[in-house]
Amino acid sequence: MNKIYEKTIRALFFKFDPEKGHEIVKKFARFPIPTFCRDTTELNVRIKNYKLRNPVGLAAGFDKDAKMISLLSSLGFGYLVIGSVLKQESMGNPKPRIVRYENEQSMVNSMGLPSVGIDKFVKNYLDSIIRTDIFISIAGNTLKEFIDVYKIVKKLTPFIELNLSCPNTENGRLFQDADNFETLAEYVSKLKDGIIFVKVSPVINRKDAENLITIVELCKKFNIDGITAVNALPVKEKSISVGYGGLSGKKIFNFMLNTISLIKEYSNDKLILNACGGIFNSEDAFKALILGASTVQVYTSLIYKGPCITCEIKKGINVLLKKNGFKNLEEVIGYKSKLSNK
Ligand code: RRO
Repeated sequence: MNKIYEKTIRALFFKFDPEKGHEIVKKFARFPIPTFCRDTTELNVRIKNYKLRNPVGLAAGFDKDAKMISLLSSLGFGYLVIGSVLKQESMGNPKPRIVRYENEQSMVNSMGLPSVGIDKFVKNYLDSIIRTDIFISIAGNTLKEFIDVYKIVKKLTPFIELNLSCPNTENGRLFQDADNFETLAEYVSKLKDGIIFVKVSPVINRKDAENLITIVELCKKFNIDGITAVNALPVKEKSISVGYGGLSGKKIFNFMLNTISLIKEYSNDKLILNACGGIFNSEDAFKALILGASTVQVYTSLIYKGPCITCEIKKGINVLLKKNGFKNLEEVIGYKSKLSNK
């Protein structure tokens, strides 16, 4: 099925500027389609008091303005991360702001947090046909913006992801700084309903690792439930208008695995992990799950491999469960650290 997608729809879309392809999909995405991709109970995932139907989520950024929920809901995802949404409308960076590295199944974006703003986002959300669980990703230039948006979105869904790690705006990583994060986490924890994740950058050096370990400690202290690792990796890229962007896809897969391992090591099993970055197939997903991720998120692989990727990953995980003698997904999550503790 992927081959058909690659030879037809992808071949056509890849002739356009990357953002144009996305705009075309958006036009057709206001309606659901029949879902052919069924879930099995073995793939259910527990997130505190909630249950997701399967562990394959769509990462933030694909549907920033909540305009495509109806279609995306039909593709078999266990959940969709919608956003990131800002309080105010924002245009983002000038175009061109996406470049594909086709040979490496990767890409760089420098969207710059374009957003319709929270009021239009809520309207779009409420107009959608929702058939799977929704996480909402929020961002803010200031503490007040973050908090104001949190107060609104927590009424829409129990699952909120705080985006601390946008590589493409001046303030995108402000709250990943440990002192700023402490203030944000303390405020949010007082208002908290439901589940909160924070999304972090990939760890590339010792300083990043030390900062992330502090974030992990603060999450535990302020009752933040989990971490999504990782956002796109900040890189320089001349063909993008602003000269820099966030790298995603296969080229960041190992950074993702290392970051997941580091968080797992310091979380004392108190945090729920979502693995995001370069997951293209069920083997990739399984590696992240065994290290301790409860769910996996895809985005770049959806563009390269098409909408069947969700079903393929789910079917492949089911095969790997049986092959390796696991009864269900819950037995797989963090299996590697369970082994080393024996
Ligand atoms: O909009 C973006 O430029 C963007 C965001 Br908010 C993010 O979190 N990650 C990314 O790669 N791009």
